[in-house]
Amino acid sequence: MKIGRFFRGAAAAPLLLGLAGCKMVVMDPAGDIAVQQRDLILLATGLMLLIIVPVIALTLFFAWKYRASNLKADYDPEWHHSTKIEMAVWAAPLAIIMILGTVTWITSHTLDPYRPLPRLAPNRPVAAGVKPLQVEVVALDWKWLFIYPELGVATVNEMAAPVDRPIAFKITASSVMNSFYVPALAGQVYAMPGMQTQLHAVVNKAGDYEGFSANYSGAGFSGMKFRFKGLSEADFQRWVAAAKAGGPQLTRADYLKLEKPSADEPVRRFAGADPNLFLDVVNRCAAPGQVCKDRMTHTAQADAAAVAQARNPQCADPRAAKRPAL
Ligand SMILES: [Cu+2]
Repeated sequence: MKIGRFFRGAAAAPLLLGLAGCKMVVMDPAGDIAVQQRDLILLATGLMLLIIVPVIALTLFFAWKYRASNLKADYDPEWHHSTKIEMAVWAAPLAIIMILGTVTWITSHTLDPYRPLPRLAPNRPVAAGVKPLQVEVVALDWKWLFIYPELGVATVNEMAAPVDRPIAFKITASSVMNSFYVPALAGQVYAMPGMQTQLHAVVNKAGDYEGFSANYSGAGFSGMKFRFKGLSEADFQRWVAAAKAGGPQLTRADYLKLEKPSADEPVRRFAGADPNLFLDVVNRCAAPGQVCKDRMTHTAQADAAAVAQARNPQCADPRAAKRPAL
């Protein structure tokens, strides 16, 4: 019986060895936000182990010390209280919860994905006047679209950013919920249709990192991956130039084709995108004839106005002049 168990354990060992090949990217991040998140994981795990390790050790120790065959151990069935033990079992968790609570409160604010970055790394504040790189992210079925509105670049399943420049992501989805996740850069942020989420992050080390959806979204999900390239400023300029040379502008018609479900898409590059595209995807009106969500309000009166506006898109809306006719 014992030998059988030993062999079962031995059979499981190669499975653990297989894990040794995994790159623990969350523990070895390349950006300041992900580094702080890693430190938070380590701190929380360490604080937890302060309880877990002594409890497991003492459980084994007591089972061994007070075993039936040990006649030298005290036998005291009337024992019921020890102020010392009470102090220890209440004070230790209380101290841990106070430390964890304080750290959680502080990092909930400092690591808020919606908060513009105050620093690039410890002791390296963002210089005054540095504007974050704007990137609009659309999770499609089943690929990622990245639009750089200031640079006139759009890409599919690949994005790049210069090292040590804050990045401001605006994130949405075309049909179902996904989650934008570059583990080397920062924690995941949901990509939801009809909504816009945000992420502020920075990459500190040049490299080629993995990005994917961290929220299952259907048949093509496993191929919904992209490369995130951290590049030097010069390499980034070259990447931008190459992307611009890579193809024509992403028009509304191109987007509607791209939006259709497809799996394992190759990298594609465009010389920019329709400037209203992201806003219209968020407002669920990228396709002709759809009424933009932000033009509707919750009152019946405004609904009526929205219908009127859909019939005549040029009327009343101050943005109508900027918007291409639906
Ligand atoms: Cu949840």
